[in-house]
Amino acid sequence: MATTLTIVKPDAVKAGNAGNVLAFLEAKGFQIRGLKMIRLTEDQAGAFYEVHKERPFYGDLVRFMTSGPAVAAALEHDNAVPYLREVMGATNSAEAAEGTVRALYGTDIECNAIHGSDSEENAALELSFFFSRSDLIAAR
Ligand code: FUP
Repeated sequence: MATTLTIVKPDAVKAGNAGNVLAFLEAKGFQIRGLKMIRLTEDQAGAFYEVHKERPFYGDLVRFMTSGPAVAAALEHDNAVPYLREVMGATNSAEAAEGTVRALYGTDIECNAIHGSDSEENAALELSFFFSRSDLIAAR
């Protein structure tokens, strides 16, 4: 079993879909091992998306991610990282495949409802951003 990090982003939380997104992920077989309501500061969002620092959308992305509460969750599944990416759908919600989280709950390329780690290495790094080892509860 592997663990990855998801964030239900401010747009989905604001729309009242935090529970729906988590329920959808559970229905897809993910076990929730850690769960936390978060409100990112500018410094935290900036650090989280450091990799995109030079990109033109970085400022807007940080503004969006700090615009309201979000929900961070540690999700366990076989091949959790690539499987969550599949379940999330394409970055641009308008282009995401039917039945993916972004198609169901996102709006566009910025308000896309969900974050998911894009590699094992980043999953470990991003999980440690929000959860200490003792926060993660064995599912079974
Ligand atoms: P993803 O891994 O699918 O979340 O996408 P990226 O890591 O490429 O981008 C991270 C976030 O930056 C996206 F979720 C939304 C935002 N973004 C934009 O706002 N505009 C872009 O052109 C690309 C990404």
